[in-house]
Amino acid sequence: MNLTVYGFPNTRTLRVTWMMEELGLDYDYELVDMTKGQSKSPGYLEMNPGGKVPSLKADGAIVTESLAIVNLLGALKPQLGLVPDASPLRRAIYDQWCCFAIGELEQPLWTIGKNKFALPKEQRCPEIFETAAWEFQNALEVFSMGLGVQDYILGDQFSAADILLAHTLFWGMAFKQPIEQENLKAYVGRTGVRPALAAARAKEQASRN
Ligand SMILES: N[C@@H](CCC(=O)N[C@@H](CS)C(=O)NCC(=O)O)C(=O)O
Repeated sequence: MNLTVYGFPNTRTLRVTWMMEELGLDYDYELVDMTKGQSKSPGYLEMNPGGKVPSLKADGAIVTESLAIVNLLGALKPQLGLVPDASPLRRAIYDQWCCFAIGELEQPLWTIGKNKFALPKEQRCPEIFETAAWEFQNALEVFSMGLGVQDYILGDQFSAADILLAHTLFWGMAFKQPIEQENLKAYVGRTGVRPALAAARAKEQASRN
C-alpha cells in the first residue's frame, strides 16, 4: 500500500510515524507546516476539513484521526499483533485503553493546549487550567491502577495502545504536568527508548529540512 503521512513535529502525528516504524512500513512524510498556516490551507482542508494533523493518504484514500490511522496500519501487518484481532476480549481491552487515551488522558492536556495556543485568542479561557491539571492527575491514577506491575497495558506485549498512552504521557511531561506514579515513570522510560520511536522522531526532523 502506498502510504503518505501528513503531519507536523511534536503533534499527534508522532503516534502514526511511531506505529509505521514499529511495523517496518515504508511511507512518505509530508510536512504540513502549522507555523505557516498550511493546516488551514484550502488544499489541506479538502483532505482534513478540521484543519488538523495527522492525516494519512493510503492508496489515494484519506484517513484522519490518529487512532483510526494507527488501527489501519496495524491491520496491514496483523502478524505483528500491535492491534489485537484474534480474541474479542483482548481486542475489547485494547479498545478500552485506546478510548481511555483519547477520551480521558488526552482531553485535559488538549484543554490546556487549546486554551494556551490552539484556539483563537478571543475564545481562550485560562481559568480552565487548574481544573484540567486536576483532571489529568485523576486520569493518571486510573492509568496507573490499570497498568499495575505490567510492562505494557495489555501485559507483556507492546501494542498500539501503548503508543497512544505513552505519547500522551510524553505530551503531559512537555506541558510540565507532574507524573508521580512509579509505575508510570518506569513505563515512560521503557516506551521512550524504543528504537521505532527514535526513528519516527528522526523522520519528523528530516521532514523539516
Ligand atoms: N482527534 C484528532 C486530533 C487531531 C488534532 O487536534 N491535532 C492537533 C495537533 S496534535 C491539531 O492539528 N491542531 C490544530 C487545530 O486544532 O487547529 C486525532 O487524534 O488525530
